[in-house]
Amino acid sequence: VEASIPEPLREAWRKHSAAEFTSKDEFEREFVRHIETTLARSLYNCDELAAYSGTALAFRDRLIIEWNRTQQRQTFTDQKRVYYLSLEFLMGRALDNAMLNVGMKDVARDGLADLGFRIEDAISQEHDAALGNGGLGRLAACFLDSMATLNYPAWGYGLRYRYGIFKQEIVNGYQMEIPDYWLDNNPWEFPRHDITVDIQFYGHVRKYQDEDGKVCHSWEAGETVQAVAYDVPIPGYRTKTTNNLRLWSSKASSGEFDFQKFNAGDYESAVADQQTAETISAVLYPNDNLERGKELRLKQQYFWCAASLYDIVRRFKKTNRAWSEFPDQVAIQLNDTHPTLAIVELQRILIDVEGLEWDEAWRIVIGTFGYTNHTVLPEALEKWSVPLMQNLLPRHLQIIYDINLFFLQSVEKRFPNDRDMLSRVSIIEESHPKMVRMAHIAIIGSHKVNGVAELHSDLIKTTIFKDFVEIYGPDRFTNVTNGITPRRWLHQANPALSALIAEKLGGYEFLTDLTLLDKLEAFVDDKKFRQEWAHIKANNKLRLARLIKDVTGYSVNPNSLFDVQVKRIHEYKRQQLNIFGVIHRYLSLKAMTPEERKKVVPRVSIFGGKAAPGYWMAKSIIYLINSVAAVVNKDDEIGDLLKVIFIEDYNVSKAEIICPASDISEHISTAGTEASGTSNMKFVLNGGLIIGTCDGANIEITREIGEQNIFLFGNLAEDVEDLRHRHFYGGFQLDPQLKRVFETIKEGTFGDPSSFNSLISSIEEHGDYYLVSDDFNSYIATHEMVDKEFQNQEEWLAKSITSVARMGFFSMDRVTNEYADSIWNVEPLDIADEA
Ligand code: GPU
Repeated sequence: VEASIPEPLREAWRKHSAAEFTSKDEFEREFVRHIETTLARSLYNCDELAAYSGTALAFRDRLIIEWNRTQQRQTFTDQKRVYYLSLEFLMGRALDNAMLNVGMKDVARDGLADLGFRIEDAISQEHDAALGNGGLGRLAACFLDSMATLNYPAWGYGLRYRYGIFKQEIVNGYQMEIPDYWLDNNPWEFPRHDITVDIQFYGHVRKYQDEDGKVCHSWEAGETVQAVAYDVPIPGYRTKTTNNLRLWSSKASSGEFDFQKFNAGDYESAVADQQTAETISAVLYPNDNLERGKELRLKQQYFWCAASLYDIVRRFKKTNRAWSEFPDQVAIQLNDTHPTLAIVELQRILIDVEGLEWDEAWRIVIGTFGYTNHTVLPEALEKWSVPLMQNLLPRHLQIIYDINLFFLQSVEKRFPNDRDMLSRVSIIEESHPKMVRMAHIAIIGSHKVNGVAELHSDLIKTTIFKDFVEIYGPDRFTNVTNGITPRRWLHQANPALSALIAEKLGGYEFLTDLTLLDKLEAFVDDKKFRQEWAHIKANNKLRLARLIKDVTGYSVNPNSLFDVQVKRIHEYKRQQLNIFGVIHRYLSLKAMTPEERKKVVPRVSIFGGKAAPGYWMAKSIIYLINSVAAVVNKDDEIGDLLKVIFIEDYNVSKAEIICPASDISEHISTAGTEASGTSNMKFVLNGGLIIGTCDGANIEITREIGEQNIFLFGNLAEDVEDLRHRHFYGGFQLDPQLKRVFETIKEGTFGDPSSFNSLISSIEEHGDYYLVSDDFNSYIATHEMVDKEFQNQEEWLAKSITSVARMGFFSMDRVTNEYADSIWNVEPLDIADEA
C-alpha cells in the first residue's frame, strides 16, 4: 500500500504531519492554540473548564497520532487481533490517565502553572465517562488499559449511550436519579461519520433455492437503523501502542427519514421515526446483576453485536484469506452473555451471506469466541422470551433452534435416554412462554468459558453449568481471577504512595510488573519508611475528609478509623449487615460510661453506591444508612466516636479518592454470591486492610497476603444451602444482638419504622436468604478485633505494607496475559519495533 504513493507526495506529508509537543514550551503553544482557535476563547475568558479542554485537546492530538500509527502498523503486520465485546465500559476520566501514560504530566503541570492554572483544578473539570454500572464495566476498562500497555492488537466494542449511569442525588435521605448527559464537549471521541452499518430488525425469513438447488435463507427485514462509529483512543502506559474503543451510536438510516412525509408537511411523524431509531443507544440500563428482559435491551444487544461483527468481518475480508483462517485472525471475547447474539450473527453471516456449509461455519464460530461468566445469581442469567425473539430477530431464532437441535442430538448420542439432561441443557426452556437461555448458547458456541475467581469458577462447574462439564469435559472451562490496572488504581489514584514505592524500588517498573512489589517486604521494619507510609495514608484521609465535607457537609475527624463500603447497593453485597452493625456499635457506645468511652477507637463508617432505580430493597438500605447518619452524627454524647457518612454519586473519580483513604474496607457478600469483586483489590493495593467473607477473590487475596493480614468472618459457601434450608424447616432463630438492633429501629429511633419494614421482615419472616442473622455475631466480633488491632499502629502498618508487597498477582496485566495465552492465542506487537 505504502509503495503505491509517490515519494514526493509522501515527503510533503511527512514534512507537515502534526508535530508532537515534547517540551513545556510546545505544550503551552498547543494549549493556547486550542484555546484561541478550537474553543474560540482567549486569555480573558479562559476558565478552568476551558483549561481542561485545552489540555485535553493538546493530549488528544498526541494520542491520535499514535493511534494512527498503531492502526497502520497492526494492519500491515496482519496478525491476530482481540475484540472485547462489552455493553459496559466504565472508563472514568481520561485526561489524567492520558498524561501519565504518555509521561508528560509534569510538563503539563508546569505549562499550566505558567498560564495561571493548577493542574488538579483542570483535571477535576472532566466529566466521568460512566458507561457502566459497576465491576463488570470497570473490568472492561481495566482490560483496555492493560491490553494497550502490553501491546496487544485489541479493540473494544460497545455502545455510545447518550445517557450513562444516572447521577445519584440524596434528597431527604432518599436516592434520586438525575440523567447523566455526558456527551457535550467530550474531546475524547472521534465521530466516524463514514463508518456506518445498516442494522435490520423484525421482518420475515424467505426460503429459496440457489442455482445448485441448495436451500437458502434470506432475512427480509422490516426496519433498518444505522450504526455510526465513534472511536475513543486508548493509550497504553509508556508505549507507542494506542488501541481503539469503538462505540456505536444509532440513528435513522438515510432512507428512513421520510422526505415524503416531510414534504407533505408531516414533520412530526418524520421526526418521530428519527427519534425511535435514536432510542437504541439512548440509555444504559442501570441494573447490576439483574436482567429484566425488555425488548429495547435486546435491540441494543443485537444492534451492537451486528455492527461490531460487520466491522470485524469487513476487516478480515480485506486480507483475502480463506474463511477457515478466521479464528487465526480474530478472537472475540464475550463480557458476560450480553453479546451472545454475536455467536448467532456470525453463524448467520457465514451460512446465509457467505454461503458456507453449516458445520464448517460452526467450527469457525467456536474457534473464534470465548465467554466470561460474571455471576451465579439466577436473576442475572439472561433469558429472552421466544415470541419476543421471533418477532425481532426471526432468522436468528431459526439458527438458534438449529444450533440447539445439533447440540441435543450430540448429547443424546453420548447420554442416551437421559431426557432430564436434555431438558436441562437445552437452549430452550420449556416454560410459558418458552425462553432462550443465553448462557447455553454462549457455552455451546465458545471454545473457552471462564469464571472470574477460583471459587466462582468452581461454583459454575459444579452448579449452574455442571451438565456442560460432563458433556464437554473440564477443558472447556477455566478460571482467570480478575485483576485491576495499577496505573489508575495506584499511580494515578495514589501518586504519593506510588512515588514512595518507586523511591524504594529504584524506579516505576512495578507499574508494568506488579510482582516487583514483593521487594517492599524488605523495608517493613524500616522506621522511616513506615512513618512515610503512615504519613501518606494520613494525607489521603485528609483528602477524603475534604470530599466528605464538600458533599455531605459533615466534618469527620481524620484520625478516626475510616471504615469504607463502596459498591453497588445490593442485598447480596450486604450493606444492610454493615449498617445493622453500625447501629449495634451506636447502642454499645450509648450504654458505656464516659470512662469506657475514652478507650474507644473513633470510627467513621463511610458508604457509597447506587441502587438500581427499580430496586426497592436497595433503596431502603440507602434510606436506613442516611436515617442512622442523621441521628448518630448529631448525638453530642457520641461526638467523634462514631460518624456515619453516605457519599452520594459514587463513581470512578470518587473511587480514586476513596480507595487510598481507607483503613479498613468491607467486602462482606454472602459466601458464594460475589463472583470476584475487584474493589477489594483496589483497597489492599492502596494499603488498606479489609474485612471480608470467604467469597470471590477475597479467598485468593487471603492466600497471597496471609491470613494474619485480613479480617475474615462468616459462614462458608459450602454451608449456605444447608443454612437456607434450615431457616425454613428447622425454625428460624434471630441472632440476639441483631434482635436488639431491630427493636431499636422499630421503636422509631431512626424515624418512621414503617420505612424499614421490608428490610427487617426479609430477615425475620422471609427466610433471611442472605444469611445476615447467621453471620451477624461473627461480624460484630471481628469488628471488635479490628478496633483492638488498630490501636497497635505499628502492627497495623506492618500488615498494610506486607499486604501491598504481596498484591502483585492482582495486576490486570497478569489477567490479560492469561487470557491471551489460554483463550485468545494472540501475541503482542510492539509498535516501537518499527522504524
Ligand atoms: N458484575 Br453479571 C457486575 O458488576 N455486573 C453484572 O451485571 C454482573 C457481574 C460483577 C460481579 O458482581 C463482580 O463480582 C465481579 O468482580 C465483576 O463483575 C467483574 O468480573
